[in-house]
Amino acid sequence: MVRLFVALDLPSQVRERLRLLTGAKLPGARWVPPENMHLTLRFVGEVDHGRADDIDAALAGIAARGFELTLEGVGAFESGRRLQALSLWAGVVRNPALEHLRAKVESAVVRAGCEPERRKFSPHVTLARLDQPDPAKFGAWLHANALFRLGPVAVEHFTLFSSRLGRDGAHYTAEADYPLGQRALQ
Ligand code: 2AM
Repeated sequence: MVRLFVALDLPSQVRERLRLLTGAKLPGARWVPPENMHLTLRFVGEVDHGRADDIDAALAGIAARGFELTLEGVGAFESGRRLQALSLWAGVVRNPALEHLRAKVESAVVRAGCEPERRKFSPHVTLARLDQPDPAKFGAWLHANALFRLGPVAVEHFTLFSSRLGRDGAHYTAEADYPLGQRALQ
């Protein structure tokens, strides 16, 4: 079995800029290291190797154009089943090309035999997971980073990642990259 997700990996300069948002003294925060930062298009979960090959083949068949992405703002989701856990993230400016790619990824993954995703797509880059958040402190972090904006960033491929959960956190491996076509002229 392998645990998979489909994501946009982010160029190292972008991850370095995002790193500047991390590391604040927030009790209970586990900051995502820059090498792990990505924008999830579709979480797949545990599948066997046969299904993984089918997912890879379906993703390889996607025809979509490259596009530009701008990151903007920060926010917090209540996360997981554990009460009082939050994830902190950087947001994304509304982007029809990203939505289009995400829809194509969703139908490819479903064609490969996965259950459809029922949750609404809320594009974001997770920066931290936070247990027992102190409202004043994470409110101050949100406020301090409210004007964050980064981009536009060229998106020329998307990636199938595998994930292993180790004691020291998650390890992500890029299993395959899928190129996007030439960007439309603006
Ligand atoms: P997020 O951090 O972008 O919100 C790899 O684990 C990625 O898949 C994570 O970045 C996470 O998204 C997403 N993910 C992990 N577990 C998940 C789950 N059970 N359901 C949905 N998405 C999940």
